[in-house]
Amino acid sequence: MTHQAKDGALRPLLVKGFRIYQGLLDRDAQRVLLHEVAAIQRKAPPFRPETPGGRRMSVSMTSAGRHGWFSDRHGYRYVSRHPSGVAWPPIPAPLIALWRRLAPDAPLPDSCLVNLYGKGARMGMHQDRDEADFDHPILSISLGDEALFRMGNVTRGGRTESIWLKSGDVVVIGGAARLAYHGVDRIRFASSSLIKGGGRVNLTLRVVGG
Ligand code: MD3
Ligand code: FE
Repeated sequence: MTHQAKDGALRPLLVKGFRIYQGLLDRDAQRVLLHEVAAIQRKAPPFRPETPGGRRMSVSMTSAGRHGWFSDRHGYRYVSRHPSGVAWPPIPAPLIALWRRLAPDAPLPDSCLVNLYGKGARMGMHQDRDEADFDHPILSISLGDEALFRMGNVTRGGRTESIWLKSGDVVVIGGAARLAYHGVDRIRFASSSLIKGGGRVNLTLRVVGG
């Protein structure tokens, strides 16, 4: 793993094909996004999806954009409406602007998944393969408490690498890394003062297609 200079917010750390822009978003930019997340939540309240195996995820979720991620006994998929029946709210403009900056060659995202981590929440190792086309990158933004993120390989098992994702970090996942197994082992609850009462928000922008 290589390390970046302190001044180089736009020089990404390269880990297994991921580009990690540490501290790309300053505190003001983080607060703007947190307000956008609050607005999304008012229209599309977060819920804890049930996995096909019948377990309730510890992470609460909601979405913005044409496609929102959903899961229940029938499987993982994208749906065009929140469980309440309302359409997902539009993807906030500052997120589209960030995508244009960091993924200028990709089509614009049509989905923004909002992951909300409370105390003890985690996300097991998985692949993201519910999208129509794995050629497009994924952009992830971390806000609030630090998270121990783990990445593995395109097949289950083998060597993994872990890194703490902090508030304001942005990760771009593309190329071979797009189908790598990854997860969040734990968060350091209340390690950040951005979110009152503690917690972590992760936003993932994707081109779902269809
Ligand atoms: C590596 N979210 O929503 S973001 C997810 O922090 C998800 O909430 C995590 O994994 C979170 O699916 C990790 C960084 C990330 C996002 C997508 C990836 C890493 C990825 C897709 C492929 C490989
Ligand atoms: Fe994922």
